[in-house]
Amino acid sequence: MIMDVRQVIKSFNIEDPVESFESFGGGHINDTFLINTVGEGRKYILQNVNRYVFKDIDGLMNNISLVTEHIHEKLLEKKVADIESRSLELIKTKDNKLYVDDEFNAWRVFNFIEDHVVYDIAPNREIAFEGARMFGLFLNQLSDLDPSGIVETIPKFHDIKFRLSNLEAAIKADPLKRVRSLEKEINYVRSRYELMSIIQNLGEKGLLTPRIVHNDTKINNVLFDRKNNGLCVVDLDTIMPGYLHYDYGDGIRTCANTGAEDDEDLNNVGYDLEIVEAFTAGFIQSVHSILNKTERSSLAYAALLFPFIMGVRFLTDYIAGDVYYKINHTYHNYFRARAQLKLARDGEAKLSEIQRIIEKALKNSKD
Ligand code: ADP
Ligand code: GN1
Ligand code: MG
Repeated sequence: MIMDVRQVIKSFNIEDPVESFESFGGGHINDTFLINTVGEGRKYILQNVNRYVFKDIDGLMNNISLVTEHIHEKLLEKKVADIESRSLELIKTKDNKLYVDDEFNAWRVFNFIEDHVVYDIAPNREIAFEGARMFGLFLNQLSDLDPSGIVETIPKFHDIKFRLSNLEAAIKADPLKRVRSLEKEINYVRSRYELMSIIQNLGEKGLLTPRIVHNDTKINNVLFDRKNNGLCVVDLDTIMPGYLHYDYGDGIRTCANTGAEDDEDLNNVGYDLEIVEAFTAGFIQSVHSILNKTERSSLAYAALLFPFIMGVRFLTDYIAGDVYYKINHTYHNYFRARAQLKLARDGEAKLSEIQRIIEKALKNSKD
């Protein structure tokens, strides 16, 4: 039986009577609802997890439970005020489960973080710094959590060699005959195999510390308060084992781009080095004490790899017929791919400057 939202809500341990619910937020993957309870009662976030994208819902929910409880304990140890605004808490079902599901959907509920603000692009350096400090803090808080309990919710999520092989498979199948108009993009991608494999090769050689990472550090996955202090990191579905480069790379890809992720005007797209500098300073402030030597020297390559990997994923989805990402129009994935590949090229051109920015931040963060 397929449940409707009202039925779903009734399955969870929500104390006050529910007054209403409404669509909320603007992610590409899950459906998010805000649940209002009567009077001054608590609010909640209800999410329908995308089962096409996430096959192992048990593993995913267990990851989130381990991570949120670990962070909660850290905040308690530090006697942080306002813990309920600073960490996600899973609200269990009436029969003590982490989620409810039917044939097509899997639903879970979190505490709603009140009075928050989100940004799709960092409007200034202060927000870039603070967002990055939050993502770095998140990595730091998880650096002593046993990784053996954390599963890969999307296998090989940021494995560039796997993503490139998926692209080649889509090119071969070409179900909508879209490949013929994509020569420029495909040639660029094929010419960068070695450069974009640098981080993965270092990892495979054992030179990067395997960590529990967030893997989706878009600036809109940090909630800020009204004074622009970071409150909480959200969107925990992609927490998996990985390298710290992933969180730095995806963070500056989204935060420091002068254009939009799907900008149709490529002249808008590029790295704003002032924002890169602020983001890097915030991130390094939180993680410098856990970084090894190779992580320090190779971090800059993440600024190329992340727009590249997203470009490859959007291009693959465009060729495959838009089966993965939600789209607003026929060419949406194409414009996203083009803009991300432009940002990767810009990262290449600015690599030595980004390297210098990272070295400066490391120097300033010495204990
Ligand atoms: P998606 O994977 O679809 O991006 P998110 O988990 O990021 O889904 O949620 C989408 C948006 O909903 C977020 O950007 C944020 O604005 C809001 N949101 C998510 N969780 C919470 C929460 N616990 N409290 C308040 N707002 C939230
Ligand atoms: C998706 O869930 P959302 O919209 O924050 C995607 C990320 C991409 C991003 C591109 C599970 O993130 O990997 O970076 O879109 N999440 C998944 O905007 O594929
Ligand atoms: Mg999100």
